[in-house]
Amino acid sequence: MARKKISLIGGGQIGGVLAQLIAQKELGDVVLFDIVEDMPQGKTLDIVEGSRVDQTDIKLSGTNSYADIAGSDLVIVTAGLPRKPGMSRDDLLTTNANIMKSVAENVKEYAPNSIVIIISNPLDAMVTLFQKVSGFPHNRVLGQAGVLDSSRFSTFIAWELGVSVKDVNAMVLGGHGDTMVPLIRYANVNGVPVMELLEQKHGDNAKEVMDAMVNRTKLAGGEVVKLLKTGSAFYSPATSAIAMAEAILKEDNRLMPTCAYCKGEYGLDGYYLGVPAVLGANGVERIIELKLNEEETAALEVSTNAVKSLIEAMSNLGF
Ligand code: A3D
Repeated sequence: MARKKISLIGGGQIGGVLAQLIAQKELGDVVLFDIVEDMPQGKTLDIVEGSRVDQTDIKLSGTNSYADIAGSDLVIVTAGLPRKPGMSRDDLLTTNANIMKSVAENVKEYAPNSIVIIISNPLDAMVTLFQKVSGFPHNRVLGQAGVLDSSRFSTFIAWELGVSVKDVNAMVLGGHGDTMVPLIRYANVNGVPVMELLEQKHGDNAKEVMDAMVNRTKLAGGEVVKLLKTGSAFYSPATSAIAMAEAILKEDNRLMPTCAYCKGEYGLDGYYLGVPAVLGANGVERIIELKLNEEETAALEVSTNAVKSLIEAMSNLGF
C-alpha cells in the first residue's frame, strides 16, 4: 500500500505536536507548512533526528511553499492565531478568517483530493469558511473540537469517580464555545451510567457535582489559556485531531464527535455543528442522530444559535 501523505498547514504549537505524533505512529509522510521562514524546516529536522530513538521511519519535511503539499491524502489546518488570556474564541474571527481563506484557496489548488481536518478557531466558523472557499464536498471537510471537549469531560469524570479515564465514555456535542453540550445521560464508565455512580458517592448532591464538571468542561480551554499565558492548549488538541486522522487514514469507521455538515440532522440544515459522526475512508461517512430529551434538545438549540450568529457575523465581515 502506498504511504499516505499528510500535510499540516500551520507549524506552530499544535502543528509541531501533530508532526511528532504522526511520526511516532508512522501514519504517513509529513509536510509541515508555515509562512514563517525556516521554522517548519527546523521543527521537522528536529523531529526526524529523533526517529532512530523512536524506531520510526517516515519522511518529514518543512516548507514555505504550498506546491509541496501536492498529492496530500489528508490536510490538517492549525494556521491562525490562538487565544490570549481574556479572549474568547470568537475574538479571533476576523484575523483567522483572512488566514483561512488563503489556506483554503491554496489547498484547493495544490491538494484538491484531500480530506481536511480544521483545528483553527473559532472552529465552527473556520470549517464553514474552508468548505465555502474550497468548494470541497462536505464529507471531506470536518473540524476537531468534540473529541477534545469529550476527552476533557471524561478526564474530570475519571478524577471525580477515582476510575481510570480509559473506561470513561462521555460525549460533548454542539459548537466549540461556551454553549457546548456535554451529554450527561449518555456518560458512562464501561457501560455503568456516571449519574448512578455519582449518586452512590454523593447522594442528593450528585447533580451539583455533575454540574460543576459540565461547567469546567465548557470553560476548560480558557483554564489552560489562563495558566499558559502565552497561547492555548496544544498537546490535547493535537492528540484529538490525530485520533480523527487515524480513523480516516485506516478507514476505521469510528464514531466520534465531529464538527460535520448537517443536512437536516438535529433540525439543522446547511450548517456545520459538533455531532456524533462515523469517520472512515471518505472523511465523514455519516452522522448519527441521537434521541435527545427536552433538556438536551434545548441546550443544543442554544449552541446551534450561537454557531448561526457566528456564521452570520463572519458573513457580515464579507467572508
Ligand atoms: P500557534 O502556535 O500560534 O500556531 C499557528 C501557526 O499558524 C503559526 O506558526 C503561524 O505562523 C501560522 N500561520 C499564521 N498565518 C498563516 C498562514 N496564512 N498560513 C499558514 N500558517 C500561518 O497556535 P496553535 O498551534 O497553538 O493554535 C492554532 C489554532 O488552533 C488557533 O487558532 C487556536 O485557537 C486553535 N485551537 C483550536 C482548538 C480546538 O480544539 C478547536 C484547541 C486549541 C487551539
